[in-house]
Amino acid sequence: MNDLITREIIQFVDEYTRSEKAHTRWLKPLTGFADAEDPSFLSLKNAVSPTHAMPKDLLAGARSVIVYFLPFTKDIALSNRRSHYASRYWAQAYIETNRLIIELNAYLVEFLKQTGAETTVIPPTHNFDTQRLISDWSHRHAAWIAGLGTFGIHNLIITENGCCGRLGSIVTNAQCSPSKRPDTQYCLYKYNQTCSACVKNCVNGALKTDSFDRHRCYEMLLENAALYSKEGLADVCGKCTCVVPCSFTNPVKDYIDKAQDEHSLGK
Ligand code: B12
Ligand code: SF4
Ligand code: SF4
Repeated sequence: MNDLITREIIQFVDEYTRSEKAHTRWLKPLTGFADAEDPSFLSLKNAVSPTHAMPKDLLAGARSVIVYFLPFTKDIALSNRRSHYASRYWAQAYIETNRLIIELNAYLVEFLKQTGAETTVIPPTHNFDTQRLISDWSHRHAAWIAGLGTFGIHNLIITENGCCGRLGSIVTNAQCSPSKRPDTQYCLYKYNQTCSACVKNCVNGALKTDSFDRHRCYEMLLENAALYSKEGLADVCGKCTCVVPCSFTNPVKDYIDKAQDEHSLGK
């Protein structure tokens, strides 16, 4: 079942990316699977909020949570590198990826229905309390439980293919095998404190190495939303995710590989 679903997601995104439906282009998606009964979901009542939903609150008889990461192509990150404000391309990629997630989820519901499974979808974003800035379903935490990656100090999930992209998750009663969670950190600061590029990139003083002010961050997102209001709702910024060591790879793996190469060359 895992391979079948992974293949469908890759194929859907590949066809979408080659169609005329969007200007945005995406790299090959990554997919992770979690057992709906994984006790880590219960820990989110503490880590996120007491009102955080359990998979069974979203679908009675839920067996699995499927989480996918849709990485942006590098040109989107590069376009958002300079300037205090988000680039138009970044804003457009946000709007178009949210649309892609909604369409992909609808496709997966139909696909899983053909195998006899029921599935509940969750919106890509805007399902959060605008005062507390916390959602009752965190895709990032679901991604961590489903083994897709680990949290960087910028709070984003870093996958084997980086953090520069968007996440989606769905809950189903199809039986999938849970993915293994990484046993190392993917964030260089958490690994050995050799990076804090995301903190340096933060344009509104929201991100520090030891804290995150989500209200300051949202303030910046709303400035960009006003700037791009003609495009749709683009409450974006993303300077902390663009052109940093973890944008497109797991930088800890790169660091270890480089150190091993240098060691074997006797440097
Ligand atoms: C509310 C929200 C916001 C708020 C608050 C941000 C925040 N940090 O929560 C605002 C509006 C400010 C915001 C900003 C952004 N967001 Co936002 N946002 C969301 C939303 C809707 C819910 C997030 C939520 O409730 N978090 C819960 C809070 C409590 O978690 P937290 O603050 O991140 O803190 C946790 C982590 O630090 C974590 N943690 C750290 N280390 C470890 C280690 C372990 C083991 C564990 C378990 C946890 C953990 O523990 C903390 C508490 O649990 C999600 C979509 C969704 N429904 O999931 C998108 C989402 C998180 N946003 C996303 C993005 C990309 C952004 C922006 C870059 C904007 C943009 N697109 O240009 C910025 C980045 C800000 C940042 N550095 O975090 C993506 C993240 C993709 C990724 N790779 O992780 C998401 C998943 C949307 C999506 N569908 O892809 N966002
Ligand atoms: S930019 Fe560096 S410090 Fe920030 S999350 Fe990525 S690896 Fe960690
Ligand atoms: S999205 Fe912008 S304001 Fe928010 S933490 Fe990242 S760089 Fe800072």
